[in-house]
Amino acid sequence: MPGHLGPEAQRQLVETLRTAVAAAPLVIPVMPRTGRPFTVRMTNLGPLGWVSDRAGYRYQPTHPETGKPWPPIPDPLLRLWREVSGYPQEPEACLVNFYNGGARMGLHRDEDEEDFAAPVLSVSLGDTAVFRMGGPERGGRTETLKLASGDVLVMGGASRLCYHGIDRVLPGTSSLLKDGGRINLTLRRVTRP
Ligand code: MD6
Ligand code: FE
Repeated sequence: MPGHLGPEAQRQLVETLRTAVAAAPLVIPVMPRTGRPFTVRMTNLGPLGWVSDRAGYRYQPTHPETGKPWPPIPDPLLRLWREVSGYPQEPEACLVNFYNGGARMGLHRDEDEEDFAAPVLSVSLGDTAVFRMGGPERGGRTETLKLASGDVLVMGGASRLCYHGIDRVLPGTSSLLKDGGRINLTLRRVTRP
């Protein structure tokens, strides 16, 4: 849904995220086993948060460094979920990804959740990203799509388990974030109700 969030809604979301990130600082996750660092920095909002470390990928109720519960998912995002997810229960996790200049995200599937009946809903803020979308098998045909500030993407139904990633972020394409870069929020239902 291109431009689903207008400029004022985007600015308010960024303000809310500043407060949340002060309480739950961004961390540089590492890949399971290898310990290779991600180029993206992450934090979470909500009762559960997605983390990656040497032990693996998982959802957990607390921040890995502060030990505190993740901050709540802000109301505008809960309203967005109710409006577009088509899923009767609330989201439990909002993963916050922050990309600076050279950050990217390799092709992956979001499959650490119990209930694939719920979509994953993504909100893009800041600089435009080149999003790569494939099919359900690794190594299949892919295509790219630009995700600009305010765009909302719903991956549900047949697309829920498709491979996807971020090739790169295009510097200077948005003035929303003072120092540039991109924030991506993904809202997820984790447990089966
Ligand atoms: C990103 N997004 O846009 C990375 N996952 O920075 C994702 O990995 C993603 O956009 C599941 C559903 C939608 C997404
Ligand atoms: Fe994903």
